[in-house]
Amino acid sequence: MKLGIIGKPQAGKTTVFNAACGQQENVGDFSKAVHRALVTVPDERLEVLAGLVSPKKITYAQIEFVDAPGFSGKGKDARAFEIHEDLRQADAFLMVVDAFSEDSSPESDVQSLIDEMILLDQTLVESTIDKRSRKAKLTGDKSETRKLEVLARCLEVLEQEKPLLECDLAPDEEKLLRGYQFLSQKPLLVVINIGEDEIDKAQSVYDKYSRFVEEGKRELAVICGRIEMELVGLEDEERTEFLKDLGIEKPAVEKVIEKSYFLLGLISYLTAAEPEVRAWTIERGDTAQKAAGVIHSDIERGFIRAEVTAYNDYIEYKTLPAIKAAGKQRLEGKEYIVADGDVILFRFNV
Ligand SMILES: Nc1nc2c(ncn2[C@@H]2O[C@H](COP(=O)(O)OP(=O)(O)OP(=O)(O)O)[C@@H](O)[C@H]2O)c(=O)[nH]1
Ligand SMILES: [Mg+2]
Repeated sequence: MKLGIIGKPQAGKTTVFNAACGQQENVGDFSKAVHRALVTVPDERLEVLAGLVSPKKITYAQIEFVDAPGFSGKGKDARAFEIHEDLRQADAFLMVVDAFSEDSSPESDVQSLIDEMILLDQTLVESTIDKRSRKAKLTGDKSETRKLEVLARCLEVLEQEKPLLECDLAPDEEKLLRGYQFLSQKPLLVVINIGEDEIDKAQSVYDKYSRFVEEGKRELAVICGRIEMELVGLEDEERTEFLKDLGIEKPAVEKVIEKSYFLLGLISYLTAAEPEVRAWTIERGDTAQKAAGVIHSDIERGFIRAEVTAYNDYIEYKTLPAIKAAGKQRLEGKEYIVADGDVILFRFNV
């Protein structure tokens, strides 16, 4: 999964990037540099499983964060502004909003960034419709008609100054548009970046902006980027202690990852074989066969069955013979819908 960090200039994007990724990039220098980092998704279930099967290694799921120059934050006044290609490839955006400086205005910042995304998408949709309809006329290609229809619906939504997230697209329609990487179609995690002296008011700040939240479309997190960034050098335990003293119940990185998983409807299933205990990220609702493809396309193609044990059963019965004796290992077929924390062994044939 790839998360793109966007926001107005000097909103604290790089600060939040440092906090979430444990990095030490310069902040406040207007450098427009691109930063990337891979972050391990914390999952203590893997450590517990490793205690049972003594693997050679544990492999956690990873998320890529990209902090790249993106938006002017001038909303509808933004003209011909190009955003970094890396941001277009993101699965979701993490929108950092300044709520720490004296003259900050989080509400209108969020709105102007969304407006800017809408504007950029509108320009792209218009030119695409233009090009494609001319081509369709010339070649008489009917397969273009469907795409043009969907694009026309998108344009309607954008012209009403609404993001494409609001355009109720069927999965196959979404697929038709995937290649365009429209910005306002991406799920959004709004990160309200509060000042050090506001930490004890985090909950009321959250409540104040909670209307941004819309399931599967937008989530909200309130963090203090600067404090969290200053704590990245500390050992885990020390950091947790420090955060607790400050009244922060969870480090920013965990909040951000948790909310992005929720936003994107992602879950993890686990494998616990001899050499490696590992977490694999899939979408909620994925079938066993599709989930197998995350490991290798051969396993998806040659899928025979999945041997599935719920995580809680696995740690209760501890060994495969005991799990089987208790009847806790299920044999599931292609269409089985994988649950979060399923411990799975795939049988396949290529
Ligand atoms: N007081 C306070 N200052 C912050 C906080 N987060 C960021 N800042 C300050 O805001 C300034 C900008 O921070 P950056 O992280 O560089 O912001 P940015 O969005 O990456 O900026 P550009 O990449 O130049 O657009 C720096 O001087 C930070 O120290 C915060 O939580 N509290
Ligand atoms: Mg920056």
